[in-house]
Amino acid sequence: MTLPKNEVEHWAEVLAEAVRHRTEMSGISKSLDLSPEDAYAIQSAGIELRTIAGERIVGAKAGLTSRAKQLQMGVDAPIYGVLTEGMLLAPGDPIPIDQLIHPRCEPELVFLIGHDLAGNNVTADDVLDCTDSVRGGIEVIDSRYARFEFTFADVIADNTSAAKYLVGSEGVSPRSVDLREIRCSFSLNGEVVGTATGDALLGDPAECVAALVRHLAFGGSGLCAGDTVLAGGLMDAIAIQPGDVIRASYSAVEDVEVTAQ
Ligand code: OOG
Ligand code: MG
Repeated sequence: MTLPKNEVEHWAEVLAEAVRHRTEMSGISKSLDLSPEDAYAIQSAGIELRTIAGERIVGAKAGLTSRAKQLQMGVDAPIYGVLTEGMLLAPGDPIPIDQLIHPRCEPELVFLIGHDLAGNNVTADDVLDCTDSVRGGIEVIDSRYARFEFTFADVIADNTSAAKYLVGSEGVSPRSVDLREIRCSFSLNGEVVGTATGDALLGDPAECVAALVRHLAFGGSGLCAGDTVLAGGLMDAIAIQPGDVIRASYSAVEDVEVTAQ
């Protein structure tokens, strides 16, 4: 089914309202039979609302690229979303809990893209060629759906729960280490809540970015030099409260720490 344009715009507005008013909503799929294609159309309409409001697109994200995240969310295929300028937290910035509904944090590997990359046969190797630096990061996700309950299409429409993200300031050149072997230890208030290695991401974090580029090719776009790309949560996301200190420690790349306020 293809959703008419006015319905696409309607759902994009409903999701934008949920963000603005910090209100949870029920899954769109509960009201209609939403296809992934329609869901990506709603996501794009939502991003258009943000750009009309003056926000700049700064990159893209892959989600549900680790088995841990797929099991946690009950969805078993990767999804793709858009990062805008307003989502970036600078080093030292707290997570503004009072602007969010029910935020969770997850550790991520971040690719800083140095050269444009597009096409439906892009490989992990191409991604390494076009990446300037790989960094550690933390993503703050905040589903607009009650209790983070959604279908594959619902979460796509909701721009894959994107809310905020942070990027470590020191990274590595992508071929100087084996990205699959980067170890990550994730802690909340000094207590380790999970560990994983890069290969938790579809076997290879660069493959997650390649799959994202192949997805973008369907819509006739790609990654641009200067883009930031999140490769997907390495492990289960954790719910956060004001005062929490969240830290992702990585081998090979700089650790990232943030406080929730
Ligand atoms: C969906 C967002 C998934 C990731 O890294 O897997 C995501 C969610 O868990 O709400 O960002
Ligand atoms: Mg994520």
